[in-house]
Amino acid sequence: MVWQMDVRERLLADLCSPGMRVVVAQGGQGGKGNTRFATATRQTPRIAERGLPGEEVRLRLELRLLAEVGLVGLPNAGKSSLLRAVSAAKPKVGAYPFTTLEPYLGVVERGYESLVVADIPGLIEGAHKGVGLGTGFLRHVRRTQILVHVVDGAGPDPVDDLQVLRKELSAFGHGLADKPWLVAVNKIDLPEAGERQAELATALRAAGSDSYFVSALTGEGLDDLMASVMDRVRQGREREAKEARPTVVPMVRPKVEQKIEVVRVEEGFEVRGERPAQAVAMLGLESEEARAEVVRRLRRMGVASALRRAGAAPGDLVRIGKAELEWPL
Ligand SMILES: Nc1nc2c(ncn2[C@@H]2O[C@H](COP(=O)(O)OP(=O)(O)OP(=O)(O)O)[C@@H](O)[C@H]2O)c(=O)[nH]1
Ligand SMILES: [Mg+2]
Repeated sequence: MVWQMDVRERLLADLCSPGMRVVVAQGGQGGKGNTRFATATRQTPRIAERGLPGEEVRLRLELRLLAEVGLVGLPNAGKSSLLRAVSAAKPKVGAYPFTTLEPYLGVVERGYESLVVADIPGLIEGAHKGVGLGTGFLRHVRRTQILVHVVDGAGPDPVDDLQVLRKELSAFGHGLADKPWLVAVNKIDLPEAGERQAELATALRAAGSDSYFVSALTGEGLDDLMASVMDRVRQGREREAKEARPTVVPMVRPKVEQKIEVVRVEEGFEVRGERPAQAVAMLGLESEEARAEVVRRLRRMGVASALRRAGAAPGDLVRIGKAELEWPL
């Protein structure tokens, strides 16, 4: 994501597929070489234009992980264990909450297909208000096609865990709560979970969720879960291919300000406006020839007559950009 840091931050581009490009600042207009100033009577012109400086912008570049599947859940539910079980990734696993402090990506291979899964730090109730590690990491799953909600099947109340999770996702906004999702009830190898599988299945169905009972430890149920995830990712990819976006984001070049203003200042006059300043910057005033060309252009722009109208008197100083000239031009 490319943000321009202006008075208010403005999104310039979302570079989300390989090869996408964006022009964030234009180089300065190039100068004309001396041969361009040649005329029948001036065969070896000694003047040439300098190029104008390029635009400057301040940007904020934000990296979003490009995962298609996001594992979200309360701390200790087994998200990292699940990622280890289905991919070659080796995120840290610990028997305590908040083991994962940074998002972790893993590639899951299924036959000829593969997909990228992101494991992110656990969420707890109030995360959207900054409780625990907060919801900041959720930005890494904003691009995913599908969210897998991992709940601890052996925990005190897996259905309530799911509800907490759904609430935090809604509070975070950005459409996360509207993404397709399914539930992975983990740790089904433990008796506390195994014994109430039927009961949990009914309760979760009532809560509107599509649930899979799995064990990251023994691998039970993981194949079914990943097959379903892969199906949905495939559908998402097909949808995206249809809505393919252009790969180059054009930037509209700001127009050169045409207005020219002559203002009286203490020592004389100041000429304001982009075009006169550009003429001086590109040609310089070092040589007589360059100076004559600048003056010719200023006259053409109407600067000389504007100064005359403003009451310029011989000897008055005329400031244009960084340069100072003397009236009459
Ligand atoms: N018995 C059993 N234990 C599991 C299973 N999956 C994870 N665990 C254990 O649960 C604990 C937490 O696992 P993690 O994978 O670190 O959990 P997490 O959801 O990534 O936790 P955070 O990163 O803290 O949010 C560890 O002690 C794991 O060994 C499972 O399927 N069965
Ligand atoms: Mg973890």
